[in-house]
Amino acid sequence: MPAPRTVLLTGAAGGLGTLMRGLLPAHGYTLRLLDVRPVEGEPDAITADLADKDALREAVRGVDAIIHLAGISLESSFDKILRANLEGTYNLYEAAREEGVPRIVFASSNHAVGYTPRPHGPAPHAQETLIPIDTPRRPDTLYGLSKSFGEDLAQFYWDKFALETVSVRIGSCFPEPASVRMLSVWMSPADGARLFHAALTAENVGHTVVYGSSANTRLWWDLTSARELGYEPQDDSEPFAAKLVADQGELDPENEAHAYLGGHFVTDPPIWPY
Ligand code: NAI
Ligand code: 15L
Repeated sequence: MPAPRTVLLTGAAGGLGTLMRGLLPAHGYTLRLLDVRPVEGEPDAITADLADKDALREAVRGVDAIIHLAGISLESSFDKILRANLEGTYNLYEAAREEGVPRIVFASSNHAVGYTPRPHGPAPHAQETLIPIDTPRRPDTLYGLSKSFGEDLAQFYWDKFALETVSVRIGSCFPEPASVRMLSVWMSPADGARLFHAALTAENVGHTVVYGSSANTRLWWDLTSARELGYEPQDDSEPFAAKLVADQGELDPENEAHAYLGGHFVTDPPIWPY
């Protein structure tokens, strides 16, 4: 596949979309932006709902690839998740198939496997104790279940229609980690852009699933499949550790919200900082 240049970024008004709008152009991309709400400072952005099939078809026409971030990004009612994350993602894949877009980078989430027990003991954790990419999916929320659906949808579109996807099980992508748990799953925005770039340019990805994080000292999962795309993370959350641990204490294995990969998403409702 020739290197993609024009990329549709859905969810461009959101937190991650805003970070990626700032960082991806330096990797050589021209971005076409889409969100259900206006994108501040971007008068050419497409304002459209993932429910609007005609608007999606027009939005994807002529792009080389799509980074799909739009949707409900936290736990919510099933009705809202059904419309935005299940039907909306299906509508986008259909539009991409109809218009011949060859690749989608799908923003999956660690919450597709959120009920996976985390590694215990002192960091760094031994390679054989890291959570593998093929660990059984164990969603911790309806939100996580919708990401599990998205990964299955991506596999189906690869097997049936040869539309490629890299599903990125993003950890926590914020300028700084906000909790002790995030020290293990944090992805710096700059590493996020590096990973999306690798996902857009690697050859023959079929449907590849990767974890999305920096090279954190306290890493809980195996980044091998991401590195095989050519991703080389540059950042580590450890410089933020002393302050976060002083404020919040180390994770307590007896606390349910500290025992699983998904952190506070296993409690109802999820409590910030996750
Ligand atoms: P966000 O909630 O800040 O942004 C989501 C954007 O999608 C919003 O601007 C919203 O208006 C738009 N959107 C929602 N429903 C839509 C619809 N029906 N049609 C069109 N646009 C719609 O979320 P954030 O943090 O930017 O995350 C982006 C994506 O990455 C989400 O899919 C989220 O699940 C995923 N993700 C993010 C992580 C993070 O650390 N930020 C971690 C794991 C996954
Ligand atoms: C997610 O999937 C959420 O979209 C994001 O807001 C973060 O909370 C992240 O997971 C996390 O696990 O910290």
